[in-house]
Amino acid sequence: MKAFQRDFIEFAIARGVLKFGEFTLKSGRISPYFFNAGLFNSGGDLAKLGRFYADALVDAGVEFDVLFGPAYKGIPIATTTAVALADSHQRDVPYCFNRKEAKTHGEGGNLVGSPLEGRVMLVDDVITAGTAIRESMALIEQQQASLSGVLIALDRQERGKGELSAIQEVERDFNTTVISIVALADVVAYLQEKGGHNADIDAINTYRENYGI
Ligand code: OMP
Repeated sequence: MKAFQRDFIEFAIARGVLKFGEFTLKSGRISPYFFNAGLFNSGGDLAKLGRFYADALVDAGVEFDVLFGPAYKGIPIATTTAVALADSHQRDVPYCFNRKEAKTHGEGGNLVGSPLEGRVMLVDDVITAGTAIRESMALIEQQQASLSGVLIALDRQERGKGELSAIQEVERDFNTTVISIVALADVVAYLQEKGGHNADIDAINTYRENYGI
C-alpha cells in the first residue's frame, strides 16, 4: 500500500465516510462496510479529497485530455481534482460536467465547462454495478469523445452480473482502465496493520467469499 492510500483510508474513517457495520446496498447485498463520499462535506474535506484523487491519477499515469464529473456526485469531485492537479502537480487540465435536465434557453445543452472532447477521464465516487458509468458513456459517445479512464475513490472488488467484478465489466465493455485511490484489499490490509478489527475483517472476508472476485 502506498502512503497516500493509507492516508486516504485514515481520512475516510476519520470523516465517517468509511464505516463498518451492516448496510444494505443498491444491489440488495448486505455489506459489512459502506463508503459514503457525501460525508466529505466541508471545504477542507474537499480540498484534501481532490489531492487524493490527483495523486492516484498521476500515480496511474493514464493520459487524458479532459476531466468529466457526472451529475451529481461527480461534479464536486471532478472540480476539486482539477484544482489539485493545478495546485499540487502544475497541470492545468480542462474539466466539465453534465446537468441532469437539459437546458432549453440561454447557452442550452446539458454540458457545462470545457467541451467534452478528446480522451475523457471520468471521475466518480464508487462503482458497484456500473449503472451510473453506463449512463455517462452514452453522453461521451454522443460527443464523439473517447473514454480514456475512470477514476474512483474505492474499488469494492465485488462481482457484477457475472463472474467478473463490476469494474472489470466496465473495463471490458468500454475498453478502458479503472483507477481507484484504494481497493477493498487495501482497506483490509489497513485494518490488519492497525489491529483490533478482527470482527470487521472476518465479516469482510465472509462477504468476499459470497460476492468477491
Ligand atoms: P452503481 O451506479 O450501480 O455503480 O452504484 C454506485 C452507487 O452505489 C453509489 O452512487 C451509491 O449510491 C452506492 N454505494 C456507495 O455509495 N457506497 C458503497 O460502499 C456502496 C454503494 C452501493 O449501494 O453499492
